[in-house]
Amino acid sequence: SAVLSLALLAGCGAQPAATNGGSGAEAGNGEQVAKIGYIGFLSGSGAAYGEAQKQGLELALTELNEANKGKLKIELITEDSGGKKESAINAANKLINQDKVVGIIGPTLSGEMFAIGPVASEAETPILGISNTAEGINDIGEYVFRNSLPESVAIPAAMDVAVKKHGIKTAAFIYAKNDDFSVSGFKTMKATAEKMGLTNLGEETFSNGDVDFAAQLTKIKAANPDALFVSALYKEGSLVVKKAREIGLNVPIIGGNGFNNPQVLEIAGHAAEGLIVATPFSPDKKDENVQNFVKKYEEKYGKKPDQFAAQAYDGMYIMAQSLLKTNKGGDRNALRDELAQLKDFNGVSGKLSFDEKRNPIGVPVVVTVKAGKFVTFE
Ligand code: 1QQ
Repeated sequence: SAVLSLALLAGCGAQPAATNGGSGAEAGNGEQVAKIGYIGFLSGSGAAYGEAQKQGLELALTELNEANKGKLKIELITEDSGGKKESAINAANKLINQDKVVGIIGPTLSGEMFAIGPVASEAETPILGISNTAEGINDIGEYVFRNSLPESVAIPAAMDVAVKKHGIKTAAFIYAKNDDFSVSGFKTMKATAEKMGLTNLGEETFSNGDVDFAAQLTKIKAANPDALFVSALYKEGSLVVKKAREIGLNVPIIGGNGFNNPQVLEIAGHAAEGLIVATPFSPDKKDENVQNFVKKYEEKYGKKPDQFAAQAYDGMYIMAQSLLKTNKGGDRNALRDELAQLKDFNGVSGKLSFDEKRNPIGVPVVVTVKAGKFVTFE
């Protein structure tokens, strides 16, 4: 290991010192040009998350470049991580060192952010998570931001209304043990249940990529809980919900942020009925901003935006607003400092300020699936 550390040290020394500059520039006419990188889960089992994010980002980008003509032009460079930490690290290194972006949006998964947040911090490059909801994201460093509402805020909101409405007294849990987001969400669910005085009747796990959940769910059914709590990404989460109903586990199911994608309705089908989740965004919100966004998104993509699209759209607006304030397209530290000062940003996924740890302050709505659609839970 001494040899390894030496090799690592030598490797570090060989690299150019982290520059503070992205390659953003003045276009000559006073217009700032800024390159922003996006790292998304664009292929594989979570591709619908990445697709929604990419669409939200691109819609915002078109609007912003039109509105800011002559002042700011943003170039978006998109990288697919496939939801994998190693690919996310490669993408971050490319964006930082080769493309010289001024800031990064993404990556999609909390686990990926735990992997690349330190890389971005080391290079003094601001990084804005638009869907990272695990605990500890902002502890990575002061270049790390997120506009995604943490599960520690969203889950208790969903549990509170679900427990009251259904008179839940006992609970069982199932989650993906090899996914940082799912593990973090489970911990929040378990701690919240304890606080609420629910009896814990069992905890089961699986791995991302699994397709058979019969053994775990059969055990849970035998324990006869009043409710099932699922912390998972949409693919595995939906299959869990489907199997639960198949084996006759017909108790209320409360999920986490991973369920906020229409793929849940596709994969779980009728079994998704009654599923309860908290989200910072609903396309049904009677708010002019939101309805405008929904309309434009539908016109462009032929479907309603989900939470991932909304937070991506807001994320691009946040970057642009901060870049305009810095008036220096390529200065990473200037962008970082402007992001840190963000207050009362009025986005489609809600009003946004960052707390002292750069976490968003926001209020979730609780939704449920009724007749094949997510609707407000009442
Ligand atoms: C996280 C999440 C996932 C559901 C993003 C797709 O919230 O990884 O934090």
